Amino acid sequence: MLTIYGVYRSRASRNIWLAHELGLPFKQVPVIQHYRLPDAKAAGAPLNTRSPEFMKVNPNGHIPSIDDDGLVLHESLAINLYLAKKHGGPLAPANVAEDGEMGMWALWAATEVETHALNILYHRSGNPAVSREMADAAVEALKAPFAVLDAALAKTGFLVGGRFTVADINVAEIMRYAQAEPALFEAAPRVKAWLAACQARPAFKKMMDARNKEPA
Ligand SMILES: N[C@@H](CCC(=O)N[C@@H](CS)C(=O)NCC(=O)O)C(=O)O
Repeated sequence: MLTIYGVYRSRASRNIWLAHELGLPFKQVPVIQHYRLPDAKAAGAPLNTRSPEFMKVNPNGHIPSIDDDGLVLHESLAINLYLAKKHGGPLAPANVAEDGEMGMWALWAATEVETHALNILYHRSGNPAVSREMADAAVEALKAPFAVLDAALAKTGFLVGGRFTVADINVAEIMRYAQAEPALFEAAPRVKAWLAACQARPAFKKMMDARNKEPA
């Protein structure tokens, strides 16, 4: 049995989307970010990223983690690559070359895009830790990666193997944070169309519907 630790309003969304794509049954344990609680350490506080029970699962104190029949893994993008490979089918790499490309795209999104995209999202949603200057710098920094992604999508409209794969899920969930800055997408029409197609998938919608029902 697969257990996914993490609320929907977290990077666990990536793993839940993939689980829906694969038709995998799973148990979700709604561990919440400690900073979203007034006192994460208070007696009776909901299970959170600093709860001793969860720190035993993930000593990093971050969500998501999974427990897949006793195999405990952290890091949302690595979890998705593992689950896709384990269950096979069109979402998984068909050969070692595709495996390399899927790893490349996951690391690309995490290192070239994610921090900047989150800075845009945090600023637009009023988080005082990210100033307007930081958000403007993030928009500037994302122009080049958006152009790279737009060019990569030119051939088939997908990232790897000319079909929708786990690489698209991993990158799409990171690009989603940048949707708070529509101008980036207007300048990269293939990225805009690809993200719309990814987000039109029933498995994404199922995840998003449940996410939207969670308290903000
Ligand atoms: N690189 C990690 C990042 C995990 C991460 O930072 N998760 C956030 C939520 S999306 C978190 O747990 N924050 C709460 C905390 O740090 O206590 C991954 O992709 O899984």
